[in-house]
Amino acid sequence: MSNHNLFVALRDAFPADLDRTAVETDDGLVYSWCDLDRATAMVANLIDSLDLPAHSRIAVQVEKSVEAMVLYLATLRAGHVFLPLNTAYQSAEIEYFIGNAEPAVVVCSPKNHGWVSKIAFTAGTAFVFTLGDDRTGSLLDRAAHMSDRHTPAVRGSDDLAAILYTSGTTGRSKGAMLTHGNMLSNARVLRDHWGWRPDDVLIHALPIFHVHGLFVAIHGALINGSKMIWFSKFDPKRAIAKFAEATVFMGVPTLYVRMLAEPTLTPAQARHMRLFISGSAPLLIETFTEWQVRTGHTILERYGMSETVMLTSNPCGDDPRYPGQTERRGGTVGFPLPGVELRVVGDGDQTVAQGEIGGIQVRGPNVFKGYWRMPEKTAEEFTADGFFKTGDVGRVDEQGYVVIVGRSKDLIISGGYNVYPAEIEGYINDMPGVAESALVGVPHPDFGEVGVAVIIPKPGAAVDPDQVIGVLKSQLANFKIPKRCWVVNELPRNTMGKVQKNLLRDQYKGEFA
Ligand code: MLC
Ligand code: AMP
Repeated sequence: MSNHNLFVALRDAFPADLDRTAVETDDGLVYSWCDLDRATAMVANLIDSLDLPAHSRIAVQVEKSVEAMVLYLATLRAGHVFLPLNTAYQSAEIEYFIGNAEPAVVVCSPKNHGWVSKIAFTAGTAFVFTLGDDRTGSLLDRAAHMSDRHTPAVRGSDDLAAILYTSGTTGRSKGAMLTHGNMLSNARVLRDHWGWRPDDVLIHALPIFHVHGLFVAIHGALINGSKMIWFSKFDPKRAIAKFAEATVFMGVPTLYVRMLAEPTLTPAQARHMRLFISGSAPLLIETFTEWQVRTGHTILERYGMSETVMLTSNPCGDDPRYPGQTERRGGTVGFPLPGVELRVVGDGDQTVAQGEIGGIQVRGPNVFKGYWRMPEKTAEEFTADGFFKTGDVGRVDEQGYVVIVGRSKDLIISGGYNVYPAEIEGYINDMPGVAESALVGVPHPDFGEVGVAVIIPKPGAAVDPDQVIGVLKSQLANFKIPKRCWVVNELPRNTMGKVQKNLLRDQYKGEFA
């Protein structure tokens, strides 16, 4: 029986000369392909030594480091399920994820060990390790005693490789279950579609707890045996300086906006680069055009989500399915990737005519298996013929380019992070003196979109907006905090009594202009 473990495919793509550099960090560390192989073996052997039940979840909330990537790869290698958590999440958020996923192992930053281990052990987690961003912590201490040889666990393509928490339309976060097959098929498609070459060098500047930085970027480099220049935190000046040594950059639009503000961004500085890729949030046409002028390169915009990895991409070269259509078109997310079926539907799931707007549905080997322990929710999000309802609204233009025009899900995407209004409104509504609240997304020059809160106080009560923000900061991840807050007497409503968020968005859209 062949082994469909994603790690095996990634490892097979390592270059023959394992002494070559695989990763170089912004603070001067160099890791060879041999280092990655040995380190993942040692951590996988440590995981094996714990005698975990098959398909155990390993939940990880640590700062970005090459060792954190090693832990991800080792989890695959050992055949367990990786559960990455945003480092901004605070205790109530972590408590929910750990309670819901019931991980057998939790790995956290040394500084958070006290509170995270308390949550984990209370939820029944058997092992808690620490991993610092400076190669400290109990995980590596323990792994140092392990063998650097390891035979990867045998996994089928339908076996789980990762769970990514995401909220859909309503309610608590749901764990999107991605399989080895989902991720490997997508990595292979992107390898071919984006014309990766073994001599490509990727600037890795994104966080590694979401699809973009963890899967698209890391798998992209590894499955091509390509080197990564690794930034623990994005810094526009330093990223631009590295263009001279790199060929591929991936970023959310905010990263491009911030680099455009740097005078060092010039065509000469970007001459060595081959490909700039943007995704996770809409790229404004102004950013797309300005980038062309400032660097001579056309950004390739693509579209995806946690449940599906990548779905569409602008062209990178000739695509036999779209002969002669090599234009990367701003304001579009390109064509469905090979193997991805995409349709736009109106009410009643009827496909609309080409060019008309409707809900985007997708089907393909990249589409996830379902939401963790939520069979009803999973069933609701799929059609009878197996298409996944993305919650994005768009159209396919006459040449076949997909254009995203909005979302039917109530979601704000701020600097590439998702903020679910219902969650934040819930916290605000629980505060004393608050009768009701609405969070809406408004345009923002840096983050693209940010959340602002509009609050109605209870009769006779006084609500202080600064205090609301202060309380939220103590409860929620920082990127979820509304950038501004207003206390008003009433919210606009339709005849059914439902708050008309479109009117609020309109009212406050100029706040950060
Ligand atoms: C930081 N802040 C944000 C924010 N990031 N506010 C709103 N939205 C964000 N995204 C706020 C903090 O709360 C803080 O506020 C202040 O900015 C400084 O925090 P920081 O951590 O120092 O910020 P910075 O390092 O500048 O981070 C900005 C960023 C980061 C753009 C580099 O947000 C980022 O890395 N975004 C990428 C997200 C990503 O990878 N998404 C991929 C999802 S996958 P205060 O008030 O406390 O000072 C996906 C699927 C797909 O969507 O298709 O790819
Ligand atoms: P996530 O749940 O973090 O995976 O976010 C996925 C969502 O990000 C998608 O459903 C889209 O709404 C949005 N998204 C991703 N890429 C793009 C893009 N290029 N343009 C517009 N929206 C995007």
